[in-house]
Order: sequence, then structure tokens, then C-alpha cells
Amino acid sequence: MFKHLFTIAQKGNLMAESPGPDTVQELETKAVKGLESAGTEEELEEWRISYLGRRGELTRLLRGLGSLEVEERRVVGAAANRLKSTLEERLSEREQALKQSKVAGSGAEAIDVTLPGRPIPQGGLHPTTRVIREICDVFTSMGFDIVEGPEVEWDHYNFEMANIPKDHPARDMWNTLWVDYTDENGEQPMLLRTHTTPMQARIMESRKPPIRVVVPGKCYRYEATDATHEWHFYQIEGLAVDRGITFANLKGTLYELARAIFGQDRKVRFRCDYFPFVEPGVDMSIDCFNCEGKGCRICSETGWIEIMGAGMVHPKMLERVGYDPHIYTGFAFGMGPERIAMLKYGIEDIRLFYSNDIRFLKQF
Ligand code: FA5
Repeated sequence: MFKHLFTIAQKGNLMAESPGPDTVQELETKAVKGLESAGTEEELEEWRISYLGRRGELTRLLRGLGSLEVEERRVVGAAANRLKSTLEERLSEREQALKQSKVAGSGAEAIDVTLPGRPIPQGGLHPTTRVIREICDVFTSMGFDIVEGPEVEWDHYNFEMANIPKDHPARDMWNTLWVDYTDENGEQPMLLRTHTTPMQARIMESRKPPIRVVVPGKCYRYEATDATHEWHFYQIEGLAVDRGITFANLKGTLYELARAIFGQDRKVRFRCDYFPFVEPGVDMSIDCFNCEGKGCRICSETGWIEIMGAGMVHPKMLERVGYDPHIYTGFAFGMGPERIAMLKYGIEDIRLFYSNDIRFLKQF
């Protein structure tokens, strides 16, 4: 389109410093060629300076327009301005292309984009966490709330409110890790809670029936460890208090849990048991996953693995928090999620859970 345009030099002093007889078209051809051969950032910058810089050829050409006749200035000016935008656009395209090729690299720095990515190591949930979440989901679907409480607890809640006064022989059921701290009168010792049962009194003191809660949390016992006993482990406490709650409600709820966690085939056994804070009390066991009930090292030759204690909330517990036991009844349970995880995943030793062996943890 610039063919008809005159030679700048012929038409007078269009190029202020008169570098040669370039037409706008010739200037375009030259500039485009120069741009194509610029292969590095430095060469591109050199090109920019020589055409678009303050003393660049196109800039000088534009400056010289003033000396042309009005009509010529209109035609040449329009063409030169168009050329300026074209060159700026082309320069930016070349800069982009150069950036792209730099990312891909070449030679020794080349990135082979066809190589598979390096796998990013991903952690998994601890088996205890998995089981706690699964159990809590079953209970929330039945209308229970989830509540948490302190691991460092007063003697008052861990024992006294649970019907276990200072000199009661049942204290021996929970070998306790004491904390070297008392209340200001020096009467109330502190301890690492031996079970999640202290939360029963804490919850009943702060709420009115109907109550349906589960409390997952860590417990500690001064205990010799073996395949099914750890000195720190989790429990999930459950508590339901309302008018007309019966033992049938307790059994129905726990059967439902067992079916949801273990499926239809696993056998469940309830036996009478003693806990000072329930009356009557039971323990619930599941048939051993390892020996199918025949008896082995894991189930101490009994064929069963005990997973929880349970029972009807003792009337004295209700009275102590101001509930009338003639109106309200309730059931409670406390289960061990590690034992449940052992049954579910076929884990033979509870001590594997917290020994931080990555080979064990990686399996979940
Ligand atoms: C109790 O701790 C009662 N508080 C449970 C309870 C709550 C009974 C409410 C009635 C009403 P027990 O000591 O049996 O009970 O523990 C309950 C469960 O915690 C056990 O069945 C077991 O699954 C788990 N458990 C107990 N001791 C350990 C331990 N050392 N290591 C791993 N799990 C344990």
C-alpha cells in the first residue's frame, strides 16, 4: 500500500538526519527483517532502539513530517503512524515468543515436557482418626452432637461425680497418671483423664434433657502395654438422657453402630459388667477378626475383643446434676476406637498405632 508513496529523501528533508533514501515501505521491510533475525533479548532491545527509540529511524521519520506539504504530510503521516503500531505489535509478539521458548529451554537447560510429573507425597489420615470420624458420622446420623472436653481433668469430674469417691476400691480399675497440681485449697488433685466419662457430668451440668452427645478424646492410664493395651489411647463416650429411655434403646443404638462399622456378619456380645456410674452395666465385644472366635494371642484366647463398656446412667449421677431420676433415665457408653480399628483393618498390635512407624501409617 505504500508503493505510491514517494521517496522521502526525494521529497525533501523528511528524515531529519537523513539516514538514506528509505520510503516508509522500505523502512517497514527492513525493520521486519531485522526483527525476525533478532534472537535474544539484547538483540530485540537493539532493534527497538534503532527503529522505535528516541533517535530510531521511524521516530526520526515522524519528526521530519513537519517539513512536508499538508497533503503529503497527511498521507505519509498516516502510513508512518500505522507502521509504528505494526512494529510495536510485532516487537511485543517476538518478546512473548522469546519468553515462551526460554521456559521450554534448549540444549542442556531444556525441559522435556513429555516427562511424567514427579509424584507429590501425600499424607493419609491416621487409622484412629478414620475410625473416630466414621463412628461420629454414625452417631450424628442418629441425632447425636459431638462435644470435646479437657484431657487434664479434676479428680472431681474423673472420679467423684462418676460415683467413685476417694476411698472407693473401683479407683483401682483406672490406674491414674496424676498431675502435680491442686486447686487453691489443696483439696482437688488434677490428673490425666483415665476415660471420657468425666464429660458426662460436665455435659449434664451445662445442658437440660433431652441430651444426645458423643465425646471423642484422648485418655491416659498408668498401665503395662500389650497387644490390646496402650498407656494413651482414645475413647468415644456416648450419653443419651431423656424421659423414658430404656436398656432396649442402648442395645438398639449399639447394634446399629456395630452393623454400620463391621457389616452384618460380625458377631456382637453383651455381658454384665460393673462400672460405678451405670446400673446395670455391660461390656460389648466383637468376635476376634484373627481367629474367628477360636481363641488366639490377640483376643487372649477368648475369641472376643472387648470394644466398650456401657449401661444405664446411675440414678445418683442424675441426682448429682439436679435431674430427677424418677422423670429422666439415660444410657451411656465408652468405646475404644483403636480396638475398633484393629478389628476393622486386622491390626494385630495396638502399639503400632503410636510408634510412628511410617511403614504402618502409609497403609492407610
Ligand atoms: C471405661 O473407661 C468406662 N468409662 C466406659 C464406660 C462409659 C462404661 C460409660 C459405662 C458407661 P473401660 O476401662 O472398660 O471402661 O474402657 C472402655 C473401652 O476403652 C474398652 O472397652 C477399650 O476399648 C478401651 N480401652 C480401655 N483401656 C484401654 C487401653 N489401655 N488401651 C486401649 N484401649 C483401651
